[in-house]
Amino acid sequence: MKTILITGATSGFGEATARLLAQQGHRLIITGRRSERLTALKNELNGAAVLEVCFDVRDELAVNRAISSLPAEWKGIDVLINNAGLASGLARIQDGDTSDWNKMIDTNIKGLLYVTKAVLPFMIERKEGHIINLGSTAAKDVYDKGNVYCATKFAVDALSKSMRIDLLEHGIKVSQISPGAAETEFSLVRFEGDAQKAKAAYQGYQPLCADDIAGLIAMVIALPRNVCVNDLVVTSLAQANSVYIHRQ
Ligand code: NDP
Ligand code: 8X3
Repeated sequence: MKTILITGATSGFGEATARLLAQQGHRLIITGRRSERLTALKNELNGAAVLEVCFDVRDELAVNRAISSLPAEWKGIDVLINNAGLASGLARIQDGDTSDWNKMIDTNIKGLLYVTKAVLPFMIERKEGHIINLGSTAAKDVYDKGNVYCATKFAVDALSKSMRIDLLEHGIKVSQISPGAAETEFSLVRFEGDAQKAKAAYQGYQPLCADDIAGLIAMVIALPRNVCVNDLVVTSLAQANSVYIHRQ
């Protein structure tokens, strides 16, 4: 039984992972900005040990306050799942909206860094821990109009590799899961709630789903202490890489 903090547990991969890990008997700290969803998930997981903590990963002060004020019995975090993230917009660089760029950079890169920095002292002190970062196939090859989103995931890729070096001497594992297209709220967020555009992203093929990624995260967590998955690149059967998707 491990204590596991999940960022972005209100939807998609984070929510599905919380459900699976709770079933497996782990203690969970579920986080996100939408407190009503956190409470609903905690209620649904009734019986499991769940602590809900609401904060925006972009707000460094809020992140530090939330982590430092965790009750003592919740500070022994064994696994941090850096999952919170988003794409905002899909446009060529010359047409891009700088507020979309800021949102993606602040969430996917800076937010991940803030949470990691806040949690690491607990892991370093215990000389044990596991950080799992959500990368993407968008960090392996860029795709048309993906520019800044891809750049943030390339940054996550670089940070995952760097953290693994930095934390070797502290006995802390760093893994990255790099999924291809998965149907969650990801595209709905990218297209600002336009359900038709979001649906079109997954038309003509069967994409990954949140439970597929939850299963892989649970598998990576369950490996023996001496085994560290560095990077798991995973796509649906219909997808070869971030560019090629076979649609019927
Ligand atoms: P969802 O939109 O379904 O979930 C995103 C989660 O991130 C939500 O719980 C949301 O919570 C949280 N989040 C977003 N911004 C913030 C913020 N500022 N502070 C705190 N939490 C935040 O998307 P997915 O589950 O698909 O995405 C999860 C991760 O996986 C992301 O990092 C994404 O880039 C990555 N990914 C997704 C793929 C896909 O095709 N779906 C493929 C590859 C990687 P709330 O809004 O309540 O704050
Ligand atoms: C998100 C998946 O489809 O934008 O990382 O490459 S996609």
